Amino acid sequence: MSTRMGNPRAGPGALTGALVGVLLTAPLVGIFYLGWKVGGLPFVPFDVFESVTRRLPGPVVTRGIEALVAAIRRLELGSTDVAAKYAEQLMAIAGVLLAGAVAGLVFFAVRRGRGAPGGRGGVLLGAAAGVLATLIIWDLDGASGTTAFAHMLWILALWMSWGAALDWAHRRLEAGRETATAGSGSKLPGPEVPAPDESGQAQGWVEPLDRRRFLIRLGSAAAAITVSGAVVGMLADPRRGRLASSGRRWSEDNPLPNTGAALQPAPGTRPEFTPLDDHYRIDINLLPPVIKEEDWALEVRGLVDRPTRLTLADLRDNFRPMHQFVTLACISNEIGGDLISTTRWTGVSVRRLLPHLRLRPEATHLKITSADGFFEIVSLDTINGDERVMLTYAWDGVPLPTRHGFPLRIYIPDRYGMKQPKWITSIEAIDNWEAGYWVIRGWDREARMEATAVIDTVALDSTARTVDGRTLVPVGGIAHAGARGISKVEVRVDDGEWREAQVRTPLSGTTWVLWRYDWPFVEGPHRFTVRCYDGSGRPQVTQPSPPHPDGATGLHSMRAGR
Ligand SMILES: Nc1nc2c(c(=O)[nH]1)N[C@H]1C(S)=C(S)[C@@H](COP(=O)(O)O)O[C@H]1N2
Ligand SMILES: [Mo]
Repeated sequence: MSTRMGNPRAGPGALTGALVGVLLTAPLVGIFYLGWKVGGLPFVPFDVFESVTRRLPGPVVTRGIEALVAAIRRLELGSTDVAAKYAEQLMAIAGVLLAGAVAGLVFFAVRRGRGAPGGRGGVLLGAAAGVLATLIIWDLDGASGTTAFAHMLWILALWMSWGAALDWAHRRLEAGRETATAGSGSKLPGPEVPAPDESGQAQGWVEPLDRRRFLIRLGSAAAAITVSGAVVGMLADPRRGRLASSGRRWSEDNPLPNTGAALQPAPGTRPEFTPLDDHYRIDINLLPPVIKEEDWALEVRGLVDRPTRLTLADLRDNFRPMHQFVTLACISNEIGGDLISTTRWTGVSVRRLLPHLRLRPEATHLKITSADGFFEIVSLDTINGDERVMLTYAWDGVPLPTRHGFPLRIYIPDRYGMKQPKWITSIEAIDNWEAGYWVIRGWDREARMEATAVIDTVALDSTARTVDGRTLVPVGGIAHAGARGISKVEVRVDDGEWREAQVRTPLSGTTWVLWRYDWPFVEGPHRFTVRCYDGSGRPQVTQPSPPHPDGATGLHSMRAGR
């Protein structure tokens, strides 16, 4: 790109166009943000991102998530779920900025090729972008009628203003050049555009700094608008700082059911009961759907005698609440990963609810659909065979937090989270099995939880006990096998023998167990490895395999010593 022909007729180059594109798109994002926070209008970057990722082929999404999770773990960016959400949000905004840059680049290049100044091409381009954005997010927005129309107008108006600004910026830059080259000869169409010169000098500006000054001014204005939009939007956010699920938590007032358990966890073992705010969160949304109880009812339809709607009060008041301690894990959790948590779930056993739904005899499955478009299919056999399958409305004694599925989610024992929709809006009785959201995208249709054991701590610094003159260092962690329980945990140090660890009485048969092994201390660096057996005595799969397609397997180990 060294051929600087400096064609004086060529006008501002494509790279300038890319820069202008970014400078105009940033404030656009800022204003969309403001409109979203203040007026509940669509935030185009997130909506487009979600819409696009949901339409991508399964393997692409899977590989993308794997790469993201791996990168977060390698870079030690903190908890995987939180870092992943931020990364996705960043990608969504970066994507729009990139699109703005490309649009500016193409626009300036085309303008330059044509050599014709002026025009309203930018407004048209903006209108096209607005229409495209509206179409992409159409089914996601969930708005209808006048609201949908207002949303569309907002998106169109903003994008068209963006386009008008693009026209204006181009005209302004073009005018600078015109003054500079006035009377310098014939108009050349110049389709072979030379590499644009960012200094502006080679393009015959009388005052080489003029273009730069314009771009700096544009940049400052862009920054001012973007930052104001972001700051005002953040301050105005009515949801800011408000906990969706307030109220006194069950765990604040009640002892855990295994309080009397003989075995004390090794110091440094994770909490057996995950604080509600620390429960991992995974779903397909950049922002969780916000549902108001008064706007919501569970729709029951399909192969039923009469379609009905159940309110949250119906579910809460007409059925005996059922409480279960549950360890939930994401199928994307790697061995030793943090996408696993435990809390107390409260709801209605689906088996007990079933007679009230008046299903037709042909019905064999329930299709459960969520506010975010997520869905899964549960067989009636599963429901009738296990009263623990539960429509859940509370966690730790308070209504489900927004990000965990308010107002209603389902619990299906022994399955990974991908089988268990949050934010349920409807239950449809059907007469055949169907693939659910992640099954369509290439994940296992059963998604049964694998047995896994993890070392949380080798508590070298704790006050160790001494037995027969030997120091014992507590080693501890969790073991989990869905709803199958854990019968045995064993620990190996370096290449030594497998030694049986002690297992603490769990919170319930559907939670992880804490284990502890008091290791006779030997100086030097060591490698600790753990393995477990499920409730029926079946050893965990020790062969390492990645999360996709049916959950990670393999042994967890940790290096420690002094
Ligand atoms: N509606 C809806 N439900 C969903 C999901 C989703 O994306 N949308 N993700 C599932 C997955 S993959 C997991 S691991 C669990 C996580 O639940 P949590 O975020 O409350 O821990 O929710 C499940 N239910
Ligand atoms: Mo998941």
